[in-house]
Amino acid sequence: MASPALQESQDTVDKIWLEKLRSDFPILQRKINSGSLVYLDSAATTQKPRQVIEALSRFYEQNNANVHRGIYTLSEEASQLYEDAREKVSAFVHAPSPRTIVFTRGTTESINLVAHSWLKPRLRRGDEILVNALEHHSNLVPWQMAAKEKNAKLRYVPLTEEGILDLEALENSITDKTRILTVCSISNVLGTVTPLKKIIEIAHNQGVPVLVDAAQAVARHPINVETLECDFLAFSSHKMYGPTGIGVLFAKPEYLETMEPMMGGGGMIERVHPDTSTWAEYPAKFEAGTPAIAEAVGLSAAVDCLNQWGMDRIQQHEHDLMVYALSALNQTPDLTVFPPLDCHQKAGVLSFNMSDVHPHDVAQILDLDGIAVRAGHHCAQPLMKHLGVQATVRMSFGSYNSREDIDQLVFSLEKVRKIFSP
Ligand code: 7TS
Repeated sequence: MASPALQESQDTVDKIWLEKLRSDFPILQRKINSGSLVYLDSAATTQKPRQVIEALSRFYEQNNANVHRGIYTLSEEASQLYEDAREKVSAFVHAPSPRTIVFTRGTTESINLVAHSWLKPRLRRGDEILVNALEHHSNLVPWQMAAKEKNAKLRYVPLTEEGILDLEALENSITDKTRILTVCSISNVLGTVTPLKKIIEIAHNQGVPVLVDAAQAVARHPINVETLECDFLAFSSHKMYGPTGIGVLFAKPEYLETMEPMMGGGGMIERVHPDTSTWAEYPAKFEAGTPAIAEAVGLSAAVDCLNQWGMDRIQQHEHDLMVYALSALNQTPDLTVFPPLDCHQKAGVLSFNMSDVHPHDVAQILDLDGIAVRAGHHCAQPLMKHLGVQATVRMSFGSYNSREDIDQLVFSLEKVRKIFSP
C-alpha cells in the first residue's frame, strides 16, 4: 500500500494524464440535450482524437492518390503511407512481419475471410467448429454459414455461472472433428476477459487452430500475437480510436500462404490470362480493389496515440474505472449487474438491468442528460438467451472516461428509478 502522500501525488499524475488525453477529443466538448456529453458506448465505436482527424484531412489535402499503381510522386507517397500503416499495426500487435497484417473492412470481414478462405475448403461433413455463447454475431454467423454449406456444425463450449469459458469443459469439447476454435478476448456485452493463453494452449495441444476476436481488446490491453501464439487475430480500427471502414486480420504466414483470396479484382493478381489468373503474394492477394487508404493513414495515427498514451496505462485506468463503477452500481438500488463481478475478469464493458424498467427506457432517459449508453441485445442473442433476458443496458469505457462520468451515470439512474417507481 502506498503512503497517503505518495498516493496523492500518483492521483495528481493520473489526473493530469487524463486531462491531457481528454483534451485530444474535440467531441467531448459537445453539449447533448441538458448535459455535456458523457460517452459510455466505446464498445460500439470509440471517439476520435484530433490527431486522427487531422491525419485524415492532411492525407486528402496533401497526399491523396491511389496506391501501388502510379509512378508519380503523389502515388508513391500514398503507397508509402499505406505500407507505413501496415508496419505500424504490425509492430503494435508484435506480429512477426508486416506481411502478416491484412487490411480488411473490419473485424467482421476479417472473420468472414478466415471462415470462407481458410476453413471452408478444409471443412468436411460432420466436422465441428468450437464457439461459445459470449461471442458477437460477427464471430458466430460466418461460422454458421460455412457449417451449413459443408454439413458441419457449431459446438458451444459451456460457460461457468460467472460467465467465464469453462476450461475443463473446453478440454472435453475438443474432438478429432474440431477444425477451429474461435473466441473473443473481451466480451462486448459483459466485459469478460477470456483466459486466452490457457485456451490457446489447450487447443494447440490437440492440434486445433485458434482465431481470437480482439475487437474489444485491441485498445484495452497490450496484445502480443507472438507470445499469445494465436493463429488468427481480428480487430477493427474504429474501436481503437481510428476511422471506420478499415480493420485487420493477422494470420500466421503458413495460413496466409495456403489461403485462397475471397475477392478477385485489381491489386491482388500476379498475372491475368483470358480465362485464369494467378495471385499476388500475401497480403496483397487478400486486398482486391482500391483499399481504404486514408483510413489506413488514420489508423496509423490512432496507433501513435495509443502508444503515446501508453497501453499499460490505459489498461490500468480502465481497470480503476471498472472497480469504481462496480462499487457505485452495486450501491444503486434496484440494479442487477451481470457477472463476472470480479474486476480482474472484467474489462471496459459492463451490462446491467434495472428491475421492471425496459433497457430502452433507461437509455432514453439517460440520453436526456447527455449520457450515451447502449440498450438491446448488443448483437449477442445467444448470450441474451444464456442470461435469460431480452436485452441489457450496457456501459463501456474508453481511455477518456473519468470517475465523474460514472458519478453522472449513477445520478441519472436515480432519476430513472424515481420516474418509474410506483
Ligand atoms: N466482435 C466483437 C467482440 C465486437 O464487439 C464487434 C462489434 C464485432 C466483432 C464486429 O466489429 P465490426 O467493426 O466488424 O462491426 N461490436 C459492437 C458492439 O458491441 N456494439 O456495436 C458494435
